[in-house]
Amino acid sequence: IQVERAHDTVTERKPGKVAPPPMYQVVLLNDDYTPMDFVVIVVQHVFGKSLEEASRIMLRVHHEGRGVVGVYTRDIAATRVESVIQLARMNQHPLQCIMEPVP
Ligand code: TYC
Repeated sequence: IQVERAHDTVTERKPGKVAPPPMYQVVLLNDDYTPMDFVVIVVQHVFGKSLEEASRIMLRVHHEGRGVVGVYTRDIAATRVESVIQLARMNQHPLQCIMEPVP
């Protein structure tokens, strides 16, 4: 059956097979006020990253302005974004987190 049409390309998928779910990347945004150690703790707790990986992600965001923390299905991505924002609010930090569809 025909399942997709973009740029004049028709994709066929066998009956019984299902499309993979759309994926979303969760992106952390830099700011001038949120403490680095707070960002590292949040990334460890919310995204299950090791101290080393969380530190790498935090430093990339700090230097590049933003960074992908993980790629998830829509509901998981949305829940993690809300967790980050709630933890930031609760601790009165301006840390911002967004989700974007993966192209
Ligand atoms: N730029 C912050 C500082 O210098 C640290 C920081 C890193 C803040 C990552 C937010 O998503 C962020 N304290």
